[in-house]
Amino acid sequence: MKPLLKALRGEALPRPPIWLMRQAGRYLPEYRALRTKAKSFVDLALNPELAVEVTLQPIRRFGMDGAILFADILLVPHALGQKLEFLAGEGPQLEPIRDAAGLAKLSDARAADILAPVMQTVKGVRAALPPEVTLIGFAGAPWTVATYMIEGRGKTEYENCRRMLWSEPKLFASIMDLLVDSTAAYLNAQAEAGAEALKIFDSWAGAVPAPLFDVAVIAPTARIVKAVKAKHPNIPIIGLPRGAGSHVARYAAETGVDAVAIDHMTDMASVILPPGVVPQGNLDPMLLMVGGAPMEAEARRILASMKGRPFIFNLGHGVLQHTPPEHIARLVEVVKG
Ligand code: 1CP
Repeated sequence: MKPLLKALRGEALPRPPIWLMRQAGRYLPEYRALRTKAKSFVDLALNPELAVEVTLQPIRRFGMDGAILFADILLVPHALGQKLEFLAGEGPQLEPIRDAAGLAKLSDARAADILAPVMQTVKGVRAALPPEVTLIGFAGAPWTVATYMIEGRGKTEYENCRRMLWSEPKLFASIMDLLVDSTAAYLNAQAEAGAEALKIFDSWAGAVPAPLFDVAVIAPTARIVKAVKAKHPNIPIIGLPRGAGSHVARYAAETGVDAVAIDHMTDMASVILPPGVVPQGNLDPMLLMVGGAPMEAEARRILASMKGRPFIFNLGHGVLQHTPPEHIARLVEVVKG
């Protein structure tokens, strides 16, 4: 069995498998060169030939144990009919949904067709990957995707989302229902196309008010995990409840995920996960910018603190845009020993 899949099944390996969140993308010169071939970011993500190539770029260069499908969490709102654009330097822009009339414009009727190219990418990557490398499919968690749908952009204080959570729970629940169903279908389609593990990114879980963490994060994630496991009982699922702090153990126990990505604000060795749930993490992505002795010392500290336990080496969040690729090469060397 592939090393990353062994670790996801709870096996402690002589050295942990390694892959990095956002390991494909703008910090790589070969990505920037390929990016100019597509009209827009959405066109790139929905072009199987180019998306296969982008997925493979970091594997070829660095030899990670996992390849993450090249796509984006915002393809789901795009497939539901919400207008989406990526503006250079500004990130995603969507036509915000703030009321029932806005939500009524969305529909999952065409979602599978619009997302079909992603399944071609999954098949293409599986056919091209070295035999020991695991293909990870992914989607955004409903809360994190909803923050973009409701605010209309990233990098916000989530004011419209939090207002809706408290003041219009029924409208919020309808958005969650649509996202739970469409995300579960999207992940099931990826598993059918050949994804060997799945990840659910709740990057902005830390913005949820504590009393609503169940409603916004745990319950919708648990529903997706259940719907995926009903069709694909053996596919491992990794959850990233980024910034969830004191909720991490309950997230691990109640969502049904097989592994939990731990952010770099958390002391990974002291997080208590239920038996069988595997931790993944948690180097500060800034250390990949810094490189050298501070990066190596921290990577070695993490390795030592997790020694003998099932564990997957990763960052606490995604690779930063201006990361020097040679620092990643060195990190992979240090972890592989
Ligand atoms: O200009 C460009 O070329 C676009 C940059 C880019 C890339 C390379 C975006 C726009 N998305 C991606 C790919 C991507 N996004 C991947 C596959 C590549 C890989 O991981 O190696 C994945 C898994 C994602 C997931 C994603 N998109 C997340 C969750 C992970 C995380 O980093 O927290 C989130 C929050 C997004 C939204 C998004 N898409 C793109 C940007 C710039 C953003 C973030 C905007 C913000 O800061 O709010």
